[in-house]
Amino acid sequence: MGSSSLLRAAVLAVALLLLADSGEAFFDLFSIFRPRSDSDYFPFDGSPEQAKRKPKIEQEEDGAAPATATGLTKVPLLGAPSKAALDTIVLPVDDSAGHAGSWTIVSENSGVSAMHLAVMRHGKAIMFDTSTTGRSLMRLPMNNCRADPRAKREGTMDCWAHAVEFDYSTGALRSLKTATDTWCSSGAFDADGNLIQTGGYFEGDKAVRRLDACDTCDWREYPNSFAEGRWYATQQVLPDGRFIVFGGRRAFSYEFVPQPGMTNGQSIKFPLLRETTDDVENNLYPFVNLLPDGNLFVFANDRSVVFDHRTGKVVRELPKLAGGGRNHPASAMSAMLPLDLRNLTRGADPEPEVIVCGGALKTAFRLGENNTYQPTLRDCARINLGKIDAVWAVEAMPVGRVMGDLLVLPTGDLLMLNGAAKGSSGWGFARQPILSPILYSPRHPEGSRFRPLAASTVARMYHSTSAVLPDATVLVAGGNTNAAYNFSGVDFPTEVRVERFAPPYLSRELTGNRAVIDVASVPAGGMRYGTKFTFRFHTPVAAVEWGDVRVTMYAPPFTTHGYSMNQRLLVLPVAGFSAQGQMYELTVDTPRKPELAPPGYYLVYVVSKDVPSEAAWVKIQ
Ligand SMILES: [Cu+2]
Repeated sequence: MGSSSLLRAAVLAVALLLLADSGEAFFDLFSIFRPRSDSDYFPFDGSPEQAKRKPKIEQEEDGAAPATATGLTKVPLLGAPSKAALDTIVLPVDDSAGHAGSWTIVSENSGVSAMHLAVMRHGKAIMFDTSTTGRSLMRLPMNNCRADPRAKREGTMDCWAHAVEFDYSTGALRSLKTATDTWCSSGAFDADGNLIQTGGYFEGDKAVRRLDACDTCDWREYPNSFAEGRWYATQQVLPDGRFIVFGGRRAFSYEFVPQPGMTNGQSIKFPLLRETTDDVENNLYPFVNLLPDGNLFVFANDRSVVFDHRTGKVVRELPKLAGGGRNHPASAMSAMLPLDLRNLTRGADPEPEVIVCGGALKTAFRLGENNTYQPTLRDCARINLGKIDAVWAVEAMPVGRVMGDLLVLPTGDLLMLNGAAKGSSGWGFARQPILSPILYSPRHPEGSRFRPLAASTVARMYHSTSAVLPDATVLVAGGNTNAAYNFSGVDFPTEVRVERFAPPYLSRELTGNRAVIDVASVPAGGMRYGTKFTFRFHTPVAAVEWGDVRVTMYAPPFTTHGYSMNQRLLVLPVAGFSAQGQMYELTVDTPRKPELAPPGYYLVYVVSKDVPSEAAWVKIQ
């Protein structure tokens, strides 16, 4: 028996023990992760003596190098990769269309493994995991530790950071303090670009947290906000700036996020969630999209509906997407395709299309518990909700994928990355990490939409994340398929390296096309709905014409568990274009109404000859 199967046997044994004293059999087998021993937590009492003594003991245990002054602990040495770790999927690169993208490592150690990731308008990424995973590689300042409500001894402090602010340009870190457990939680940005973050585990499952966009800000938390626990829920911003939260483990309902300090009296039933719960769920983190008519598209497991949150009624059910499960732990990728506001008849809405790709067979999680890893789903299904008889149009991806991320790039193409070709979500339940991202071009004809790009060298499966950055590169982080930070004796050590992927559009030979927005020309008051918006840009070498230029605006999402909540891209009509040499003035029509683009900060890109500029942060209200 290898050390990894020993570990698995131990985890299973703990699971069975918990099952034995549990009333809710199958759910508890699944949610096996409770405090298992005191050593899951760092029993720090805050005294200076212990502060001096304790780190030494931990380093001896971990074989780690000494902590640095910043609170960052060095990454323990990794052993030689196991056979499973070497079994990766790298697709042949399709470079017929030119450069296939490139990878760089931004940081060898982000301190906290990025289970959740969001890019904020002050130029930093926020990464966090959970207090349940125990010690991270970064300490909180000694005078700012977190009281651990689950410790046996009252007053026990947890001094490990579970959240960081990450400077994606330099790799610099600032620890943030989360008082309640953010495990498998949800989030979205408010109209001012502040992160409103919801749910989690145990003392955090009814919490609403707020992190403002600033270099010194830290979390404010309101632990008793929801009527029901929201663990693995999805949060969606609404046109009026409020948020709706769907589901969560054993929560077959939705709620609106209450004002800070307020508590919801009760939640509102949402039967689709109960109806689509398998023995291993397969419907957590439902896919939710705000449609141009103000309704919500909600997808859970293999079913989907259009829901009017204003009346509380399901107005339409779409055909079932047969063939497997698509939500956690069957974890497919999903996004709404770009909303193209060009060439619409006056007052008309664009037709919203939603895509769901990959996922797992409904049996995958159960089999994963027995070290059997099923091939994942290869199908990529698209539905046009603008059609009365909407049906799923299914294509095959080059490789099946579970736990992938799906990002909408500034050009309107989509990027699939991270994830695995076998198994399902869950700790240790997947094999064959896919190192190749795939570019999906929704406007290309069927049969020519998938293009494998340059592969990473880093396996990122469960609890990995990615985000589009203002400079049109992609930040790729996280990955931890272990119940704690674990760097030895496991097939896939906890991943704390952070990478940046430059898609093909940033290749050197295209830089001459790349527009540079004149930031000073961008109206300081932002955009208003249904008006004109004018600013300037220049190109370094190549001249561009009206027809070469598109303007897109991207709502930065909150990403976790392979799903980017609130992600949306709009293509704006260019209403005016004039050139003075290679300096251009551009006027666009702004979105007509908040149903198209909820109030908030967007990344506005000029895409010239298919190369996106660096974005300007623009507020729409
Ligand atoms: Cu999780």
